[in-house]
Amino acid sequence: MSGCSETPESSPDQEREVAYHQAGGRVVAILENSRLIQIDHGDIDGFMPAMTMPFEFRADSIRAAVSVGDSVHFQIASDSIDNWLVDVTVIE
Ligand SMILES: [Cu+2]
Repeated sequence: MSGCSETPESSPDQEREVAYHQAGGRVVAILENSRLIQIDHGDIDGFMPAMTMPFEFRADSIRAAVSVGDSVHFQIASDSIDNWLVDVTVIE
């Protein structure tokens, strides 16, 4: 088909490569309306130092898994624009 490229440009979504990071921390607050879970987290190797910050959750199952005060192990997905929780496990 003329006009079609042999190697189509990928959409912006496809260009956003996702990386995953493991971390541990404690749930400080759950901001239901903004779908954020605030976590006091430890060092995340190669990603960020220890701090308290909100993480977006996209899956309702993540919200359902945690309560304020829980110690958690969690996984963050990040791309060039955003980061968000993809898995949270309550410890103890
Ligand atoms: Cu942080």
